[in-house]
Amino acid sequence: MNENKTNINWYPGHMAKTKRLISENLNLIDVVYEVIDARIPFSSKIKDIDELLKNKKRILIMTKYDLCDKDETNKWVKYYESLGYKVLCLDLEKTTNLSNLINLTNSIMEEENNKRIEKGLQKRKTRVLVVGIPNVGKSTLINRLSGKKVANVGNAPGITKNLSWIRVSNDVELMDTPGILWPKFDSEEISLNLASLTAIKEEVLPIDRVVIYILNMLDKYYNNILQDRYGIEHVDNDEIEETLEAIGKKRGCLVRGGIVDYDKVYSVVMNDIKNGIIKGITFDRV
Ligand SMILES: Nc1nc2c(ncn2[C@@H]2O[C@H](COP(=O)(O)OP(=O)(O)OP(=O)(O)O)[C@@H](O)[C@H]2O)c(=O)[nH]1
Ligand SMILES: [Mg+2]
Repeated sequence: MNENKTNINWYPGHMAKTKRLISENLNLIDVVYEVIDARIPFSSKIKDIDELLKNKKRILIMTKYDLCDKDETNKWVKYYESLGYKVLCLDLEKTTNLSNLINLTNSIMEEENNKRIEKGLQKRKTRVLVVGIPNVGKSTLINRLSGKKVANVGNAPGITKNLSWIRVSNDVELMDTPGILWPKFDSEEISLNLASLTAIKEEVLPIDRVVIYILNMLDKYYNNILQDRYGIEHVDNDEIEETLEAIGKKRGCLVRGGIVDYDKVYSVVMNDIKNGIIKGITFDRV
């Protein structure tokens, strides 16, 4: 896939501004929840995040655990743990009990709070920054922690527009932030992974290339999904029209005269991913 580069890029001004505002507010932060997508545990990790967060204490949260390939994602968990990260995997669609996250956060704060208690001071309110790529579930996580809808969420990147403090309990305040990416993706694979798993605005994507990439990834790692969902055995990149025709026929993407409408095929595949109908997939390999 080296020829025909996609040059996917999405780094609008508000992302740079978000980073600047995070930097400016960093001294108020006790703990950072760095949120990544369990289906792309490498590609969804913001590349210049260490520069941004300095040495703030962090918990790495993998959302969408219900949609990932657990065998592969669990290898990533071990990998990040071996680098010293505290890692939690969450299915935010189902999970309402986040006591493991709360306990971990409290344990990070314990040392500081013990010092305060020794000095006769009150425990400090914990202030948490929630940061990650667009559409990864940052605001959903905040809603789960607070037990009610306090932050806007939506099935598209770019829902949260501003930084805002949200009090989720007497002891904890969270800062919700708009999703951020970085100015230049290091590889074609990273940009296609981010595009495939809906971290990049669809309007700026070469949708045909992204869908063909998704089909190739399914062919490589999850061939059964190709068969069950699209009725094809393999993706033939030399005769890609035939593959798209077959999917179109199977999924009813036809226009008058029984001709397959490729645009419809592209949106069927994108929507299958976006709506979590295709699950059990992880695109990054350790
Ligand atoms: N299946 C599944 N869906 C999730 C999970 N977490 C979040 N979502 C969905 O992902 C979509 C994005 O969630 P948001 O919370 O708005 O994401 P965000 O990171 O705040 O996005 P921006 O504000 O755009 O940066 C929503 O449709 C959520 O329902 C999860 O663990 N599993
Ligand atoms: Mg949000």
